[in-house]
Amino acid sequence: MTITTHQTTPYAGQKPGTSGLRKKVRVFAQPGYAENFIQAVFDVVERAPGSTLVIGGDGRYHNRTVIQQAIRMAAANGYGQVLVGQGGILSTPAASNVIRRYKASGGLILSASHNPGGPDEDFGIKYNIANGGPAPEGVTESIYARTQTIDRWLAVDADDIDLDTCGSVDVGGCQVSVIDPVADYADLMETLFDFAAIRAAVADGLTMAFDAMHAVTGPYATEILEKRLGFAPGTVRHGVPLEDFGGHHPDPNMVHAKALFDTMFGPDAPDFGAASDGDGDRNLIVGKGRFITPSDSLAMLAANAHLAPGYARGLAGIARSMPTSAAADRVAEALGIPAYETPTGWKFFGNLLDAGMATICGEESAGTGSDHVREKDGLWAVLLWLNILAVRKISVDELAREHWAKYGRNYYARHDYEGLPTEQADALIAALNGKLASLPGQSFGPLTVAAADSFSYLDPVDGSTSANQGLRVLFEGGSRIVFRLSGTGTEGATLRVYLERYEPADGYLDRETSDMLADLIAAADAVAGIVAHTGRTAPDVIT
Ligand code: VG1
Ligand code: CO
Repeated sequence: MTITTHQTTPYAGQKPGTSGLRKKVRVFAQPGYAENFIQAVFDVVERAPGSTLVIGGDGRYHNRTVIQQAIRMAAANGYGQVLVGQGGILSTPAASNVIRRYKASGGLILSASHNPGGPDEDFGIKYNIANGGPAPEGVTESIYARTQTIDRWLAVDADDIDLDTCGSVDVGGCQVSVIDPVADYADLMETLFDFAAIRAAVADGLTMAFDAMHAVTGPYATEILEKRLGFAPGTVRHGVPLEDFGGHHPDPNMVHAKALFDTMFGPDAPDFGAASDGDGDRNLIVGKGRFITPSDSLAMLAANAHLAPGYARGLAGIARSMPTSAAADRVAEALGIPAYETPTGWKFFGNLLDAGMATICGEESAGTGSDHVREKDGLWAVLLWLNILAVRKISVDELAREHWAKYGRNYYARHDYEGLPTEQADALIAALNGKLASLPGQSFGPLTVAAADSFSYLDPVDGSTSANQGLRVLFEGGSRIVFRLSGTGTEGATLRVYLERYEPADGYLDRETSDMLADLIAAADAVAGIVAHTGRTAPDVIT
């Protein structure tokens, strides 16, 4: 088969953000745009000749086009085998599992996760390394550097393959196998959780609603929840993946999963509600009349994980991203295990997991996972919750109240200001950065600043440092505000303001979060000048 060398010139701005390269579809659809990036990956990543590459995506618009091209390019670049999910579909955690299980040298995950999809919306490409996790910063920096000098990309001359039928075909000397995207993942889940106990609870009347948001998790949730665990047909809602997610944002939060919230706070609520995002790595947990923040979910899962067979041996440590609330730290302390605080983005957990230093990890953005793969995993969190509820035979609300009565409660919210002009957002951060040193001792309403800094992470495993990972304003008494700019958007800037207040076990444990955070919300504007810099008087999204 002929390998064709296509001449090209660099595109500016092919810099991976928090989670891969994300741009509008029309940007990705420019001639050679995706090809340049994929070739840059192939040029720099570690791989032996004849290695295996995994390719999967969240089913969004433009997925199939890029997959077909990536297959031709992988063949021309010396890969011996390509594993691709049927229909081009692999959830992000399932792709991580396939990479690990089949000892691939890495994988391309085609997703923009929670961002909307369609011809005028977003697309993304992320490279994962041989451990199944997102490429660490050193690798993404080399990929970016390569995109800036790239002058050719390689592809074999071959037709598109049939992505919808499982089986193997030869493409230019490379074996391309279309695999069942669900089976290996569902089998892995059966090794971690007590399916028999969950099935018994379902037979006993446990009910749930799962909103797949017309994204990648639908087939996984249908197989696992309805077929293997026996939840009633219809438990999985919006279960068919659509290229535009039915016109919605596949972001499982109170705004975009509102229908699920309405169900869970309505008169006929099932016992348990959950949702996942575009690529299946996030989770939303909501009990009957009780929302569980992702930070609390991490803490509650860690405190009860030993009830699931896969974690009966206990946890080595718990890791959370810096903006995630400290609720999990209290559990780690009680368990006598280390707690780690990393920058935002799953790529920072990989080393801790590989080194066996952490077993469970989580982010406030609805990402939770463990050492079973190297990505956050939406259905994993749902199944661990179900396992715990089945064994404990209590409701989500009871479990939450019991947890707070023991550890205290970290009231928590994130306020997002979306679509800001980049200059405005940069100016706000620069101004705040400039005055951090003068903040300690200053008071904002009843709150007095104890410390303020720009978060920098020293990776305890490889010794690398990642600076400028968010501005922290810590108040006396344990409350704090974190400011950072999103690294996953495709238009303008998004300012994220993370608010946290700790209430001890003998304090107010069941108040409205917005009331409990009112002083912090006022302080956030006073300290950072949000209204003055942006003209915005309220956030676009509160999670
Ligand atoms: C956001 C979240 C972060 C998460 C990332 C990828 O990043 O805050 O916690 O890891 O999305 O999640 P940012 O830079 O926009 O704050 V996913 O599910 O979109 O791959
Ligand atoms: Co995601």
